[in-house]
Amino acid sequence: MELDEVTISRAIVAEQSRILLEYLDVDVAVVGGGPSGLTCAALCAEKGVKTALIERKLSVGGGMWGGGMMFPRIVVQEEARRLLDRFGIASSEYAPGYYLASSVESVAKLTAAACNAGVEFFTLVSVEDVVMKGDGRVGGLVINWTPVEMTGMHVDPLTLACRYTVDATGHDAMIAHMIAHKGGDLPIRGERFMWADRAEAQIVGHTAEVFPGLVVTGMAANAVAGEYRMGPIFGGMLLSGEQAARVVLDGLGR
Ligand code: 48F
Repeated sequence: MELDEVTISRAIVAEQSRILLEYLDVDVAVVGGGPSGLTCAALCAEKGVKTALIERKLSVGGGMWGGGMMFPRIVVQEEARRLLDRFGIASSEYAPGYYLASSVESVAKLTAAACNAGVEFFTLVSVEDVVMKGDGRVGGLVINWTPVEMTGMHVDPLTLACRYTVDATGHDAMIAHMIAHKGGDLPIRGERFMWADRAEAQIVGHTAEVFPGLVVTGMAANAVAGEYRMGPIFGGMLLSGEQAARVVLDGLGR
């Protein structure tokens, strides 16, 4: 068989256009593909919820690839070890209650779990605004290609509808800030200093629907709540992603 370049191009454009059309209306849109977003998306989709994960960069994984200061290892505490096991991420106990895992394996296996569960990924897409109508609820997201955002070209965005949005954008809590910036009643207290024990203990409690239709998870949850940061211990990210999925599933009555 002689390979035809145009057939290859047609296959890609036809399939991704079909998927984009289908996912312009979803149950949950997770913004950000770091550890909390990947966990949340995987657990929502596992329950049959139509889930899109929108990631600004070329690849998912967020701040997990780099482990601690580019040493590609992460630490997970006892409370979250069951999630490493659940996703098939190998770990070893370094000291009582401190488990070590490869950051690369962690990203790969969380991503694989999300793929297996049926999450659709929209990489190189940035969320630049939200849809909010008279009901005062976040009802959709305004999206554009990241290269458009990066180059500052004047290209209008497109819009997708979602019943829930999950802000998993990390330290910047981008979606929460967009709402606050335009006058939404969403106080953002801002992230505090490094204090791993406290930050990890509090993060699940901060993972909540902080504005109608908007759930915050991961570092975005701590940033909105005025909570501390924790550095390269990732148990809280996984537990927060799990909690965000719980909040969304409850809200959807699943
Ligand atoms: O920062 P990130 O990994 O978020 P996280 O799940 O995890 C935090 C940890 O990595 C680490 C830590 C743990 O101890 O403190 O920092 O809270 O991933 C956030 C993702 O969101 C994407 C961004 O590219 C990154 O991959 N993102 C940010 N803004 C947007 C976005 C946006 N406007 N649209 C789409 N994606």
